[in-house]
Amino acid sequence: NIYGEMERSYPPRDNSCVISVSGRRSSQLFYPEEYPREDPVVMARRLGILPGGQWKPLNCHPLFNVAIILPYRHRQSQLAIFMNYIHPFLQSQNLDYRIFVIEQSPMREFNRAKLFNVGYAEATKINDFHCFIFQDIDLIPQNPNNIYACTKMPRHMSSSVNTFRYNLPYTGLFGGAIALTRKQFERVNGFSNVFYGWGGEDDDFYSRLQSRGFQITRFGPDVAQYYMLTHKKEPPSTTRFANLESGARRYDTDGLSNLEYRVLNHQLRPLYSWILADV
Ligand code: BGN
Repeated sequence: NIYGEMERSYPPRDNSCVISVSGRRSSQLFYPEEYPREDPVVMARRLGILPGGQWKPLNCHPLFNVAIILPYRHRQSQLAIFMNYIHPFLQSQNLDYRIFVIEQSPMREFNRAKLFNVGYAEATKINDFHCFIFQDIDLIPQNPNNIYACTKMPRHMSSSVNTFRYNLPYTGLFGGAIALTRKQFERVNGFSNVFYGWGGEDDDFYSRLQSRGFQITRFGPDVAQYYMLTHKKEPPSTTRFANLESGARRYDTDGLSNLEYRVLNHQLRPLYSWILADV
């Protein structure tokens, strides 16, 4: 039972929300292409989403308080599909949540890991979030039982992706979509900041977790199913091997502890908080 592994954000009380995805069976999958599209402003109004992409259930006390951090650049149509899909998905899980899109300014190569650190830092200024989901916007969770909240141990959420034929390519894969409590994230000093370009930053993060003695959790492959939106593949970075190799020497000095960036712009958009950062 996956629910026994969940780490609640709030103590139990009268009228706590139940973890249930009402009326939907776990075998029922959702394909983004089949999902009706709606104008963001209309959707926000219809679903009661507050400016900046914030929502919580009003008829029960939520169990989980979650910040969803999405690094972003140049993927406008994917962003629209993701937002259109994810809000009803998250609402069906009765979460208290807010979505952050952290866009990297054009100056340098994409740094997914550092954008996660920036998202954590900016989210923490707004609210005392208990749980963080760090994920790519091209990944669409297909099973509503894949709860967007934290577990007792750091969780790899996207272990079953269509582009890998719903198989886990290697045991140490910790990319795609992950869930960590604030405490777990802070314990490993967040992500490394040095991984510019594609690849390796998630492997480094997995090593960080291992070095601190964390076991990681995964839900079953049926629950952890994701559909990846198609896009052109990034060429892998040439520095990723060297950065990985020297990673262990930097766990304490490279991460949240030395995070430096500039916020160039920020807006409360109807379906998410948008932050443009120079990293
Ligand atoms: C790995 C990448 C990960 C990526 C997965 C899945 C590296 C480091 C050198 C071995 N790791 O190969 O970052 O998430 O593939 O695409 O490139």
